[in-house]
Amino acid sequence: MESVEVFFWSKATGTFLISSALLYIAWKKMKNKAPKKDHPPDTVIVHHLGRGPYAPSLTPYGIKLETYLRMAKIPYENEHGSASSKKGKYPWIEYNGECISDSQLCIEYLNDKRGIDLDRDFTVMERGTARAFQKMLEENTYWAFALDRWVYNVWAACKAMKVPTLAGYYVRRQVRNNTYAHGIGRHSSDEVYHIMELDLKALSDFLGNKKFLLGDKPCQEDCSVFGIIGNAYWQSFGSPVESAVKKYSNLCDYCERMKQTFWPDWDQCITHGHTKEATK
Ligand SMILES: N[C@@H](CCC(=O)N[C@@H](CS)C(=O)NCC(=O)O)C(=O)O
Repeated sequence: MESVEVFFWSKATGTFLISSALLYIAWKKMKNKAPKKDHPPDTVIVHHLGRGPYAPSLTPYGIKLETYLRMAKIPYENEHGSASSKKGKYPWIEYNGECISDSQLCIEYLNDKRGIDLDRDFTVMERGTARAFQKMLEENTYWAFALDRWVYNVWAACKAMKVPTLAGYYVRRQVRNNTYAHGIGRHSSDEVYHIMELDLKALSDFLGNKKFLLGDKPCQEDCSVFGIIGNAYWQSFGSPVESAVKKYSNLCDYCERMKQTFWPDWDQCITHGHTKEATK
């Protein structure tokens, strides 16, 4: 090839790559921009992906946040869609014009703004224990569940959640990368399921025959436990996670009890396996 031709093609390829990168960055920025809408004052606007086939959100953190808003009796409205937070995650909230990302930071922000403490009746030891269980589930068990759904059983999950194949490849890659960085993704699937089993056993042993995590009265951390375990209980689509959770009758009863207590409108908030629109 002539050197002029080589120069032309290198320049064309370079221009194409740079413009594609710029377009991608612009698209990402647009996608992450908070929609500018007028919202009622003192009402939380919850942004998340949408209602699930068998639970009120497609994500455990969506179930967690909405359960908290109900437990704390805070007025809220849902805005379902693919606009992620500035941190690139779901869910996130808008409150009186402010945007807050991360379900836990949203909860702490609202507690602070509205003077709420759902754990006020518990001792420091109980509060510490509840936080330890919350963090075990969110920072460890969650990733085992993510591997089960998005790596080991990705095509069954895509079918059950109506996720297009291309998006399935993208999410699988993301979860592989994220779990590799976390560490759990470096283990074999047998080892991952073993880790998950030990977490579920620890939770079941601690819950015993209590109604909620700390006793007869629900605590703030129950929202996280319900988000993670409830999502696995109702939305594992027959994967090994489903049988692992269902092995513990107290975890199943717990999910049903949380649903009964905080979600009297549950049936309106799910799509019944995509057979109906969720009406709430
Ligand atoms: N610590 C975050 C976790 C949220 C989270 O990981 N959400 C997932 C859905 S379950 C997500 O947005 N994933 C998209 C991504 O990681 O790019 C929270 O509590 O909100």
